[in-house]
Amino acid sequence: MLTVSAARSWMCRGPPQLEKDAIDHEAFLQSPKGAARVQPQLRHNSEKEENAMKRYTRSIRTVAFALLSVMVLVPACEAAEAQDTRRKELVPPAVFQAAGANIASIQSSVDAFRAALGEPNNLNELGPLPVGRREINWDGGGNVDTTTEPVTPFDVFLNTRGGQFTTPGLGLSQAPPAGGPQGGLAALFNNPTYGTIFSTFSPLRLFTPVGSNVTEAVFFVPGFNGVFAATVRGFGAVFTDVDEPDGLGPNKRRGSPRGASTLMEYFDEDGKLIFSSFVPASPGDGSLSFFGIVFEDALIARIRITTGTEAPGPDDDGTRDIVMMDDFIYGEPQPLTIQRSVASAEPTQP
Ligand SMILES: [Ca+2]
Ligand SMILES: [Ca+2]
Ligand SMILES: [Ca+2]
Repeated sequence: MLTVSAARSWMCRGPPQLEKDAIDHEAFLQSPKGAARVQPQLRHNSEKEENAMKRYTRSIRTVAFALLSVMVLVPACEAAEAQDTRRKELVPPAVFQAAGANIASIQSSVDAFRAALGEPNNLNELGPLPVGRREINWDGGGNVDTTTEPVTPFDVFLNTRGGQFTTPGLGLSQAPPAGGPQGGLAALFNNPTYGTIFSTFSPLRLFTPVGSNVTEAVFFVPGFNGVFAATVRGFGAVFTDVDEPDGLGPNKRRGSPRGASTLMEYFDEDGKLIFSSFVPASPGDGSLSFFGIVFEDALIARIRITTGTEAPGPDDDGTRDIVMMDDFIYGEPQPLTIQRSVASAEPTQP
C-alpha cells in the first residue's frame, strides 16, 4: 500500500521512469537515422508512452484520492519537507500557571495563555482555520444549571469545537457545584460538601469525570463530526480546589504518593509523552488553579488529565484531594500531517 510519505515524495518529484523514457524518445527523433528508420519503433514508443501516461494519470488520481482521504492536501512540497526536519527537534513550550483563592488569582495567567495561543476565539466556526483558539466553559451559553448525565465519549463539542473527551470511568458530566434541577455536583456524587468546596472560573458549571479521576482529550477539525484527526499547539485548563502539594514537604506530604494531586500529560501523534506537569495548588476550599502550555507547532495530539488523588465522591480532607475542572482552552485544531504548513498557507477546507 502506498504510504503517505511515499505518495508525497512521488507528488513532489514525479515518476522517474517516465521522465527517462521521454528523454530517450526525443534524442532518438533528433538522430540522423531517426526519420528514416524509426517510424514503426516511434509508433511503438508512442503507444508505450501513451499507456505509461494513462497509468501515470490513473496513479495520480489514485494518489490524489488517497491523499484527500487522509487529509493530505500538500500545499507545498518544501513545507512538507521542512516539517519532517522540524519534527525531530522539540522546542520546549511556553508554560502558564497560577493558583489562588479566587478568579483574580489566575485571570492574568489565563489571559496571557489566550494571547499566546492567538486571536480570535474561533467559537463554533468551521475549521480548519489558520489561527486562533477554541474554548469550552461548560456553561451552555450562560445561565444553564442542569447537571448532565455522565457519558463517554463526551462528544458535545466534537463537531463545533473539535474536542472529544473520554474517561475510563462511568462518564463525564457538566454540573454546577450545587443547585439546579438535578442538584449539581453535591447530588451527582451524593456529597453535600461539594456544593461549597468548589467554585467556578466561568459560572455556572464545572466539568468532571464520574467513577474516575482521569479525563482524556483528543482533537479533530471542527465542523466534520470527528472525521479528521487534528493536533493543537497548546492546551490549558482551569481547576478548582487543588489542595496538594500542601507545602508539608516530601516526607510529611499527605495524600498522593506523588506529592501532588493534579497532573497534566501531553502526548504527540505517535503517543509519545512530550510534556507533563503537576498543576499548582492553593490552600483552603474553592481555590482556582490554571495550567497550560503552548508549543511553537501543533504537536499535541492527546492530553491526559488526572484530577485529584481519586475519583470524586469522598470528602476532600487531609488524605484525599478531590478536584474539579472548569474552562478548557486550546489552539485551533490543525489536521494531522499539514499542521505546520497551514499557518503559512492559504486556509484550506478538507
Ligand atoms: Ca464554567
Ligand atoms: Ca480543599
Ligand atoms: Ca481538593
